[in-house]
Amino acid sequence: METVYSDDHRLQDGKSELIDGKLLPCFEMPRRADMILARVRAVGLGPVVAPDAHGRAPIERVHDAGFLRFLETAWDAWLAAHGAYDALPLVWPTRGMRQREPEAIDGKLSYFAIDAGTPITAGTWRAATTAVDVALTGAARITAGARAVFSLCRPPGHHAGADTYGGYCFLNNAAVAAQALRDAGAARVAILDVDYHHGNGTQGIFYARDDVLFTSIHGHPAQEFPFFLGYDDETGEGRGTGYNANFPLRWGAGWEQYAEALAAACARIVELGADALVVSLGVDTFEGDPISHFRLRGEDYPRIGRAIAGLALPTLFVMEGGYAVEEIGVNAVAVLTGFEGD
Ligand code: SP5
Ligand code: ZN
Repeated sequence: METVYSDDHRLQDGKSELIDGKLLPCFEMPRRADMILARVRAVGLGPVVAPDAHGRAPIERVHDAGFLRFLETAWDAWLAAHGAYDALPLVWPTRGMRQREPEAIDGKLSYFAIDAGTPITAGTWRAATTAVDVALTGAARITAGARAVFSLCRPPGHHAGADTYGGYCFLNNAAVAAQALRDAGAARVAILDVDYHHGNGTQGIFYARDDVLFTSIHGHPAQEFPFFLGYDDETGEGRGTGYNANFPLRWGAGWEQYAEALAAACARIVELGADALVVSLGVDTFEGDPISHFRLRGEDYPRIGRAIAGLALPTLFVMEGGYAVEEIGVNAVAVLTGFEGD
């Protein structure tokens, strides 16, 4: 299997995130991708190739133009207002407030962000747009007939919505790739999100559509970030009704519960039918993950890969989360080698 990778991910290197009431060093750090790439090479997964530039048009198929203008200019505006320190929001437009984009950069961050854990830095726009190119290059290989490709995206993407960012995500790599597969001729695309957190951004982008099926297994939103989406009664709307399937699991879930949910998610994909599959691949389901509460072990990751291979679809793996940095490479690549039948 080919891996698409760019060093541009290093340009996203935030100092700190607000978590557990503390400003801690960012869990989403460049070393994550370094560890995954090292493991890809160590096991000889296949060639590592650089992404092609795909420009802005495929991003605009998924994200609002006003949101993209904000993201592209946010760092310069923040720098002018406050100096060279990571940009984080402080206020949110909750119930009873106006949903209107302010002029001040502080207000804009508050308008577009879903959390205070996702710093915008000098290199954020470049890193995020290159991550989209990494995903789009993988999608183009799938369109050209590849059985499977690994897009080693960083920063991740599945929490980013059409006009929102957060959860360490700025642009939704998997959603842009899924849309590109559709635009290149796939009649229906399925997305299987196995990251520990619910892919609220991806779900929102495709919620009213029947041409992109979204399925996700994740920490229950009553207990876990992003808290406000991911329940099992979210089944889609309008013509998308029936094309969204959530499998929330409670804290402490291990392989037994996970395997059951994975089988159900795969059954849904088979039932509705798809020409291509995009996997939002997070390995923060690992028992050793520092911010998560599932109990998957190393030996479970090839099992996930084998279950996905059973769908027998052209498959684009898009890297999402995973914060047990020492094990992230072994676990992520184990899904891929499991998929290939070891
Ligand atoms: C792509 C991805 O995996 N984003 C995850 C974003 C998670 N943000 C922090 C969630 C905080 C949950 N509580 C942490 C408890 C640690 N003691
Ligand atoms: Zn996650």
